[in-house]
Amino acid sequence: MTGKKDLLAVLDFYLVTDSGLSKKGTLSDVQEAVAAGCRIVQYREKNKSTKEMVAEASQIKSICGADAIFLVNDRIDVALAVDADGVHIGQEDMPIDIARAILGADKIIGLTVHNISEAIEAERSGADYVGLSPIFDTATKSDAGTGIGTERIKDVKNAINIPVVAIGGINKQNCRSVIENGADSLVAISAVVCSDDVKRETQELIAVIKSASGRI
Ligand code: TZP
Ligand code: MG
Repeated sequence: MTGKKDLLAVLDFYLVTDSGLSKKGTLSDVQEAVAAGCRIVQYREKNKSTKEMVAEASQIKSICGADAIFLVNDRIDVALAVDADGVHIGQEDMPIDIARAILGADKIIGLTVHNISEAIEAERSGADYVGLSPIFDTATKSDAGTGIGTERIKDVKNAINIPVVAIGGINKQNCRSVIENGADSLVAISAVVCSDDVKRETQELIAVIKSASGRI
């Protein structure tokens, strides 16, 4: 890799796939989101075999091309198999120092955090960005916990020097406040993959995010 780490500084909308919720399928969702201007895609797949995942990940990698960062959720083996740009891992997944040793310095590692202390520890241990979760209550991840609210985003943002990506219960109606409260980027899974027009939904989210962040 890559100069793709540089893209982390200019993120707006961040697509996370969900084949269980998707109306048109993961590949279609990725295609439409990237066509709409999305510059980071996380392949999050909980229901397929490793073989199926490797095949699908390889297709997603080609859709992302040079324009969008391509990360794999949890599965460092799948990320390595297709030479993805990196991984997104949670507090209960592979410890980040071991993930870094396996993946090398150039790959991107994102870590889910829930509070300031986890965020500070994530930066200290070499995460390239944090996913702050969940901002609002969400039915998409059953064990996500209760929404922490937008005020907490500022506290986390002020405590660290790596990008903060907000996730959990975010949609077109509430995304402005998420960015105005300090998130660099945000994920909206159900709001996007359950919509009839993923491309239009992504474009509209990107427009609000850019306007809210002054990056218009
Ligand atoms: N991690 C924390 S909350 C969440 C994940 C994967 C689900 C977010 O989905 P939605 O539909 O945007 O609330
Ligand atoms: Mg995980």
